[in-house]
Amino acid sequence: MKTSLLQKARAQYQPKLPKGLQGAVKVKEGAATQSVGDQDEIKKLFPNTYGMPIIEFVPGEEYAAREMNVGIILSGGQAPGGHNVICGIFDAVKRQNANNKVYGFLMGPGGLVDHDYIELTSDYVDKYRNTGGFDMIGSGRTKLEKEEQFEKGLEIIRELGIKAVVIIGGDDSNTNACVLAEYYAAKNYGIQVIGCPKTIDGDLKNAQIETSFGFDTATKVYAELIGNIERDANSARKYWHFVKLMGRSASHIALECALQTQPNICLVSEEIEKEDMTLNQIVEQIATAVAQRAEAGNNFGVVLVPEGLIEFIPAIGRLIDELNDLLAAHGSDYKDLDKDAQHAYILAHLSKENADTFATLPEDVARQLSLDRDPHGNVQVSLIETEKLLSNMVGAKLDEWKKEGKYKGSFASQHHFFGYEGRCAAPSNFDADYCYALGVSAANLIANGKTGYMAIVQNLSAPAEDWKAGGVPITMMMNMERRNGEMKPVIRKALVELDGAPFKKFAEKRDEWARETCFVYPGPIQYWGPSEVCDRETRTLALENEAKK
Ligand code: FBP
Repeated sequence: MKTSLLQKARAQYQPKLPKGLQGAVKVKEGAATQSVGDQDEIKKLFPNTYGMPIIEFVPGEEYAAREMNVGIILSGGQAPGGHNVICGIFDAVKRQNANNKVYGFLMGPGGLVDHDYIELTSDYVDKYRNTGGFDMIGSGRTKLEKEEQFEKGLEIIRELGIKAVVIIGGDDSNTNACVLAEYYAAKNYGIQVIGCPKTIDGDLKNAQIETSFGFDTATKVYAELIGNIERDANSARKYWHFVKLMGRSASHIALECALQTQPNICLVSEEIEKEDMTLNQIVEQIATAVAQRAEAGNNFGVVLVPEGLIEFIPAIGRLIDELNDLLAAHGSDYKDLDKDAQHAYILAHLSKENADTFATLPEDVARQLSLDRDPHGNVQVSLIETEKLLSNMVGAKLDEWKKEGKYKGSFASQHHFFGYEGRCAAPSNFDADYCYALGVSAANLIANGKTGYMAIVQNLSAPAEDWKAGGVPITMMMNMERRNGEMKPVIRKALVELDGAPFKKFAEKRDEWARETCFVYPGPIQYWGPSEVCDRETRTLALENEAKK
């Protein structure tokens, strides 16, 4: 691997650790916990891992070195900082006992099932310190859910003398981590399973998890790019830029980028759902802002579109729910059909209301909704070109208004999709520190015999040494939800709260941003320099923590 100069310099960065993790630690236990919903069902499904207390690590006495070989899995989409979680685990596990071994299962959960792994050595790990990406061991989306998989995994776990497996993933992967922890506990196998909160989408958060790792860096990268586009828009004054931003369901990324860059429009899927808006109403709303700016001679602007939008438009959401059940229930009678026959099959099997909605969708959107789901049953929304769909519809609406004499401007659009550009960026200082601390916390949970916990680090708006590290039982975050046509225990996804501080701040400002040109150009992530520039958390986290005071 050839190393850039920045990477070489960055390799020297020593992540800042919270005081509670700097030396020997001891466990401070809180009260017993309950799941966020459906307590009776979750308790029944997780009898061995339900109700455990929240844990905080505080400075403690040195104890005898512990023997603990550890296996690590990276699961799902890449998120900046994943390598530092591994470095944190590696350093802490080796500090426990230099003979301890750390294994990386390759290409995601599939590596455990297929017995595909490498032993991580310090020479190897050192090359990845403070770097982005998941290429140290690769990632994948295999869903760990079947007993055969758990038993197959156990074979290699036993062979390598592994005491604990750490699964670094989003809500679905941590749900699976919890199921695996419960299974191994129920069987008395003596294998611990620990989760770690990863996803750029920012939707794995709750009262215990202030943010998932990667959100900070990814949104800073997207905000830099949006700022550059805004500056281009303001220089050329001839284009409306439609920017779709990743975030499979929740609009946290779009909202955070809006708070950082002050674009003219930012759609928030959760609001669209609550207001029961149709696609046509969304188009009219954007077209109205375009027309208003045109009156002031401003035939340019920037619109942010969250990736998950389409699923949140209520009529389309209802259609997707029925399609999910339909596709889950039907096998080769559907899969083996050609494209047109699949379209006809869907129309014939849907309820009248949903068939009508399906029939009105542009062909490529309808097609995308009819394709196979990802292994977790999700529509692959990153493949739907909502930014083009919206700008085409806005263009058509403006043409209509022009004919009616209601609009006199000119409208030309450009399209962008920012997602993959940010997921492997070199972690910001925040993510580098946060991830390293998560890794050290995970190692301490293992050393203290815990299973079914997710590593956490809190108080993230304070300087890193005042952060608080510990663990939260994963069952505490669970409730029952319908997936692939069945009710399943899952970690509740955190959507944008319309009464939360970040959305309120945006709502207070957006009319002005739509009318005027209030762009902010954040520039690139800085790794060296004043702390208020280099270590600053996201606006979302700052506003949420401020509101808690
Ligand atoms: P995770 O939820 O696994 O962290 O992935 C998030 C994400 O980046 C979404 O924003 C996006 O919709 C999806 O992954 C894309 O998936 P893929 O990498 O498989 O194309």
